[in-house]
Amino acid sequence: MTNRIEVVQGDITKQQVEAIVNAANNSLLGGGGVDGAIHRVAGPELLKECRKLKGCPTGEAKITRGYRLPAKWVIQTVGPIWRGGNYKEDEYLAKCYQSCFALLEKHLLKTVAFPSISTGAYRFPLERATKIAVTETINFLKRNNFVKKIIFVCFNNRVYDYYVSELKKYSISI
Ligand code: AR6
Repeated sequence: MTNRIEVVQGDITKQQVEAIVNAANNSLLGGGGVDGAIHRVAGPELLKECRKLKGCPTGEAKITRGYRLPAKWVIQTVGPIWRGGNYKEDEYLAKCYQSCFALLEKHLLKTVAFPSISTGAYRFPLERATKIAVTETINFLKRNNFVKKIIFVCFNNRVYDYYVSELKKYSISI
């Protein structure tokens, strides 16, 4: 388990993995934050493919090619907008991770990088989101032996520190 989870500080668009996850919005037509960065690097072909997908409901995920990214695939998922915690935000965020894992299994992908979904523009509290990301990932890895590497890509120190301390609770040291 331990050696299948990695935490790095950096830019997800630079990750050398088979698939990177995008924290997109329901339109899948691009935006700011990590979504903007992914579209900028992938190039206009990504937007063209996304247009054909006709959006994506919150908590679900759709896969596209990575075009000019080092990653061959982009898993587009849509996290919940934080509205105080009583609108099933936790459930929807957990579902994002589950939907991404289902696509890894379906496409036999062994390496993936995740951003901290919903914790930027969508304002999901970082500590709470990190717990969900880590719990879902560990539950998945317990039942899946095929996936070799799941990387949490943290854009800054603060995000990085939350992931490291959450993983410590499972005796996983980075
Ligand atoms: N690599 C890794 N992480 C990044 C990068 C990057 N290049 N850029 C930002 N982050 P956000 P959300 C971090 O706002 O909260 C978009 O406009 C960022 O610091 O990108 O799910 C979409 O189109 C934060 O920790 O996604 C939607 O409308 C995390 O990624 C909306 O924002 C998520 O922040 C989605 O909001």
